[in-house]
Amino acid sequence: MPHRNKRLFFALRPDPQVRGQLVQLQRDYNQPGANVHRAENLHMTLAFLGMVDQRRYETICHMASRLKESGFRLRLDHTGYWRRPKILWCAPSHTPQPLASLVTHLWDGLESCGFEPEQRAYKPHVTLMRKAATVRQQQLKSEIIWPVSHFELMWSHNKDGALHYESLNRWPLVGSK
Ligand code: 3AM
Repeated sequence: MPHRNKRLFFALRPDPQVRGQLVQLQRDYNQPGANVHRAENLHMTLAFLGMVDQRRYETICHMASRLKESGFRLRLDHTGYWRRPKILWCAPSHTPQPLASLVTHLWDGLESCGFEPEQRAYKPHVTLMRKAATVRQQQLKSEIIWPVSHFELMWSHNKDGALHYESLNRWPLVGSK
């Protein structure tokens, strides 16, 4: 990674099959004027870090490489809407214990690296689009089953006027299902 500060976050990224299902969902909710996430940007945020310099980046990677967390399956079964940021999202009704454990242990590690703990309760979701019109919470006709076998450290930046989420590093989860 070049030596300049970067805006980083930990995330889960869907495999091509799950990504395709999420893209289909975006099409189902097609809305003029909404800012639809590009397929390669679809993700589930685990922890948002903000701006990080090179030295801290290395410390964070070391911390992440020491985690021994289990793989799991996410069942994305409903969509919903947050009014203030106008975000349409897709989410699991149930947070698998290994996901809760991964997020908790990531934040434990981040705190030991000097980050301020996240104040808001963790709400797993995949943002489908921003600037969306109001949508009622809705069960999906068919659930999206997402096998999660690794997590990634992402760099959020603008390139040629478009938002890019670029993976800088990834780590496996143990005994992934
Ligand atoms: O995964 P989503 O799309 O919901 O909203 C930002 C995005 O979330 C969130 O981090 C993800 C990758 O950019 N984000 C941006 N700024 C943030 C902040 N200051 C933030 N989350 C918490 N605090």
